[in-house]
Amino acid sequence: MHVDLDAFFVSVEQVDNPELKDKPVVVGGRPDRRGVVAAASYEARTFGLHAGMPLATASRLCPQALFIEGSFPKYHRASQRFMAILADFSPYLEPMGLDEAYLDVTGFESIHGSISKMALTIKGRVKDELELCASIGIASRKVVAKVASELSKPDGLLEVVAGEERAFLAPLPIAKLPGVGKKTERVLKGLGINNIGELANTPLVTLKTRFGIYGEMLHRRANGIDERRITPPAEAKSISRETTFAEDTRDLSQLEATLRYLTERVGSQLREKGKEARGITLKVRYADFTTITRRYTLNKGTISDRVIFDHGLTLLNRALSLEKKLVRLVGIGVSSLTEPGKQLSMLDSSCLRFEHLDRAIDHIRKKYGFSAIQTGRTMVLKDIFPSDENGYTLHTPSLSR
Ligand code: TTP
Ligand code: MG
Repeated sequence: MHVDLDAFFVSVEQVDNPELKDKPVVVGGRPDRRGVVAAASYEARTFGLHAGMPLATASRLCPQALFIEGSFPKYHRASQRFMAILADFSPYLEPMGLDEAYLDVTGFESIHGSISKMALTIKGRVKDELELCASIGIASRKVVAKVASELSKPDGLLEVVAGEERAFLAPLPIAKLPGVGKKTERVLKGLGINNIGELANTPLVTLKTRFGIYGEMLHRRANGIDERRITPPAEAKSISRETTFAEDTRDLSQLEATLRYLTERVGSQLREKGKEARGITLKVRYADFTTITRRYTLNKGTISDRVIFDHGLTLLNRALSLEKKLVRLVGIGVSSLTEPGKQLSMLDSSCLRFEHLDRAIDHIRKKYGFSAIQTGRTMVLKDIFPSDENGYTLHTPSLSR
């Protein structure tokens, strides 16, 4: 199965605010801000709006659309609940993003009668528990299942029975084949190839000459051949958060406060995972889009916001002293994640106090929302970002997480 939620960010907003239902809604930011559409409701799509479109263009095409900043933590939570539902149906779950996953249900379907009955049960649970709509494609191969779920939207369910894969794909326009982007589409059309069937029937050598090994992949996929298995993800190797500012800045208090806030987000996830980190990475993108990352390696692992932030800030100050350009984006990450080491000598007792403090704050935030408790260093953000109980709403929610 390939399961994908319909208009995900928008639908989550509509659950919170039913007045947004059945209306053209865009998540991504205000139309006068820079940025692009992250998600558009199906009503908005009838005006030509789509993900990736500049907000200004979207508001020109559909002035009556309702524009929402969005809140990544909210989508993250909805995503976790969505994945938890899917995991009840099979352990062979491969999330492909927040709102999308492959599920290998081979052998589990008999419990439900058939795979399509199982899919209906999944759709029902997503509807009942999350008030969201999941579209599901069922097929023997990943690529076919993905095309089927996409084609079935919105609120769809489409099963392609084994043996019918090629015939199912053949009449569809080539742009529907995963991996065919705008550029490939143009080149294929230049060769007179307009639908997937024509692509499937194109001699392999032609595609190999034009696209190299990618041509071979295209040919296989167009023929419904896909050897990829469904593989549950390995443990994450790093955790990071970043955000773009509404306006490029050199304001140190804003940069510091943002770095501190992003650090707290990173730190809480690190502690939730029960890992320690030895690598701390700062990312800065300047106004001209040049991007740097600077890494510091600790002697021993940490779970402390204070340690991550202090090193991040040192890296930031050093970067800013070497480069005078305005800053567009700042981010912080931890890597080299390890299992917690042995605690601890007397010397470490002050570290221990900070770790207890972090855990106490995590606990409060888990119960009452991220904004329930705020550190002094992030207070200046109150004048810069709007906030709700989930934390600050940064300007680029899809990047900010
Ligand atoms: P998608 O599943 O691609 O889109 P969607 O769920 O909004 O709509 P559909 O019904 O067609 O599945 O992406 C899931 C979410 O990821 C989407 O709601 C917002 C986010 N996203 C971005 O932030 N930027 C992007 O460019 C895209 C494509 C998605
Ligand atoms: Mg989706």
